[in-house]
Amino acid sequence: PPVIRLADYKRPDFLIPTTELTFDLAPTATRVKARLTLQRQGAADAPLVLMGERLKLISVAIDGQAVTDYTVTDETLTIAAVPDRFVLDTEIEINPSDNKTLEGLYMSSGRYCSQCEAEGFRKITYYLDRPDSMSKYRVRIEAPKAGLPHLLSNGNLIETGELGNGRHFAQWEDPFNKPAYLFALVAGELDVLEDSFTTVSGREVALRIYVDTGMRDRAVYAMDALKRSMRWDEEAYGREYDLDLFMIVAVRDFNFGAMENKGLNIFNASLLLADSTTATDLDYERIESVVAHEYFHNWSGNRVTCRDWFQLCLKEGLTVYRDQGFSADQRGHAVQRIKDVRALRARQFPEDSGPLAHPARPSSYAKIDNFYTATIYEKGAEIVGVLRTIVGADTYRRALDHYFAANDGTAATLEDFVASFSAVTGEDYSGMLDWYTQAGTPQLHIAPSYDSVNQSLTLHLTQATRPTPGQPTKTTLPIPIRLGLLSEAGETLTFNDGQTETLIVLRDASQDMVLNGVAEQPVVSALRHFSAPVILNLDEPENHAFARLKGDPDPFNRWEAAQGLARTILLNPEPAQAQIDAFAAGLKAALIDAALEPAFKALILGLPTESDLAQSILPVDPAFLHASRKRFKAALSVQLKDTLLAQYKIIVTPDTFSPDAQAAGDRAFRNALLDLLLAGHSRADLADDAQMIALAENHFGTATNMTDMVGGLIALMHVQGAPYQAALDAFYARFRHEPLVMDKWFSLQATCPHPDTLARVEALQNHPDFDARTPNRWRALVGGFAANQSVFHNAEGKGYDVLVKQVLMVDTFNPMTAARMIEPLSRFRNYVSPYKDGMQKALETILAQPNLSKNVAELAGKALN
Ligand code: BAL
Ligand code: ZN
Repeated sequence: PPVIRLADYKRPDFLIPTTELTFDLAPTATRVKARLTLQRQGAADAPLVLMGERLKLISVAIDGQAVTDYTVTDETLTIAAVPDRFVLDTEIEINPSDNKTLEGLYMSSGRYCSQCEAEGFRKITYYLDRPDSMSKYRVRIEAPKAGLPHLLSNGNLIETGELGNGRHFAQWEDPFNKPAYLFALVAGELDVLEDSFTTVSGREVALRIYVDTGMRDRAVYAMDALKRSMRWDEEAYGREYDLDLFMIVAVRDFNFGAMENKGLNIFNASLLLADSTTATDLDYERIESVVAHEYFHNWSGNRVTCRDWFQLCLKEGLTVYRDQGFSADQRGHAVQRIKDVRALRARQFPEDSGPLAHPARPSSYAKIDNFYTATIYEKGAEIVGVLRTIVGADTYRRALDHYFAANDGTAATLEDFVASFSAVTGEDYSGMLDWYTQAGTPQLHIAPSYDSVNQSLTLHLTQATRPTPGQPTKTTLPIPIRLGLLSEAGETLTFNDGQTETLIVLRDASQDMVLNGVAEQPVVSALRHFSAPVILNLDEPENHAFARLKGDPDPFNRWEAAQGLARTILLNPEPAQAQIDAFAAGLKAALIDAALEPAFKALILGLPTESDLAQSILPVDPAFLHASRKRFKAALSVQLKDTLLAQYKIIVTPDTFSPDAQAAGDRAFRNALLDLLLAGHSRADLADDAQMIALAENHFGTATNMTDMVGGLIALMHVQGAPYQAALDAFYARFRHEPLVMDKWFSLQATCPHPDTLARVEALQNHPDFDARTPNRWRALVGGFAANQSVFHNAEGKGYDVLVKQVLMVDTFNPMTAARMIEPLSRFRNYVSPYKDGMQKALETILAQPNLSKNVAELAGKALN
């Protein structure tokens, strides 16, 4: 497919100061009239070229005069000669009910709904559909009253009224300039949960969350999260809300998680609706963070938007960083950091080391939809964190205040963002731009050497980044390293006259750092709180990791020590029993440590996953990794049984459910304990195992919330057979009419790491409740399966066959969603045969398909290159 390059950026030839849209809604023939005021800012002879796709053009007029001299292609409407200032009227027709791309205007459960980011507005009307084209919008929606009582768009509701013939209208006006990707329209039958918020300056904002009829109670948590987000953004960033009304709508069919349309956020229902019987704690956690994320976009994205899509990470990286800060304040900094880093390593690190690696600011793309990636989002957030760590919290806040003030109402670049730091400090931060333009995860190597005579520690620090596609040579980056020292007994060790922690910024390829006053052989605790998104290689004996596991005052590094020790054992085909015993003892000490939070203990019980391990070894043999992990878990289970069981029994389940962090932490720990208990006990013929199976059955059967039900089901996966099937059947019988819970039912089965899962997934594709047109359901089954390392990587290639069939089928109507499932095949070169060849063949089969979408063609092509 043709490629768009950042180097070719040119500002638009025309400005559109005002945009007036009139919608006449009908499922198969919606009419859209657009009245745009246009002003030339480019060359005097530049033609007007508007983007438009899948539109039936009815009429065009300039300053009230019909125009017939224009050219229409599949993607554009061009009028060769136009005045310098004029009013353009167009009318088009679209078919929302036939729009299964879920971009532009479409229908979900009988309701009209829109998704315009990145380039969906061009499926609604002819327009300069690019983020640097900002306009003031007035939107009129006309529709039958029956079935469409609510007619919503951005901004403030100016007028509503009757049209006769059972029809009505609503007139909306958004006082803020915005790019087309933030336009939204929703119309339909909806229940509404109402509340209000008083901003810091005393303005009343009406808050409304629109949901499916009967679901109002399930929006209560999202409303609470919204109000907490609004307050937090005032306090942490000085950002106040700017309209009189803030609306959120939940829909079932949605390509993204949610969308930050000005004043009218649209959410995937899975990230909005929750109650204790249908949502897990993880759902609550995600709802809280996504509600915050979309709300925070009102400043980082909407008030200050992106000049072009290459700058996507300007709004996404910053907004993720902001929502992570919010979640950390709500739920605990260490636990949140561990979860964020786990997600970064699970999704972004593999991307950054494979054929789809790209910088946080890419320099070219074929379909921007393909760049809503972990790199843009999660690495983008890490880069903001790197900057904040380097400048400190106070300077960071001043720089952000400057950024919002200086760029308010504009479409900005990453240079503008970095310049705000220079503006408030007078220092040069241009080196930070390299973090945005260079792909690949830096490798940080630390070689400590201790001089006991002089009581000094020399740290030899080096950095290097491996080549990535299109970037054979790499530059050095500013890497902040938060560092402290421990004794070998795990006690804090001071240095440099009583210091307990220091921040080193490594800027060059190598640097020596000397710490003085180090009284004994130190254990290095580096990269505390994961102070930079790098891979750390620290030269040290194994007992040093045990010292950190025992006593590192930085909880992140305590968790990290356990991960590292477990990884060493898991990657060893024949680990020594002494190693396993030592790990079990370290784990036990953490589990019974009353000073540690249950949420943290749950995380420390989570051994590196098979996909984590796949990044630490070459070539990857998924069967070996699975067997090794299973064996190790079973050994720990047997060895720690008494401790696990005792801890499990200590945790009382309260009578009333609370989604708060502490109650969720207790549940997470209890479920993690159960999982490990069952990992070593799965044969019903042994009395001891029968006791464990009964424990899991009871956990599932008596669960009073979804988190514990899912915990019980996961534990029963170790058992398989009748107990597992009975739980699945009971789950289905109870929840078959709850779409969000049925997504879990599909996903749980697809992620079960048992060989029977392949046949199960093959059958589930034909289940009456499977629907590939609903992205949530499709991702639950197909995405869950593709993430299931040992089952997806089937030696006969049957797992890849399932994926190829599904991707090609979904690509015919929803390319954006289909393309996201190319990634699991992309690192084929890392795998041992026969997987490697099977994955490559699968990619070739996809690429050979005629009429492939640009989305899938771009990613499959890159993966094979
Ligand atoms: N802007 C797309 C959805 C999100 O990142 O909020
Ligand atoms: Zn976002």
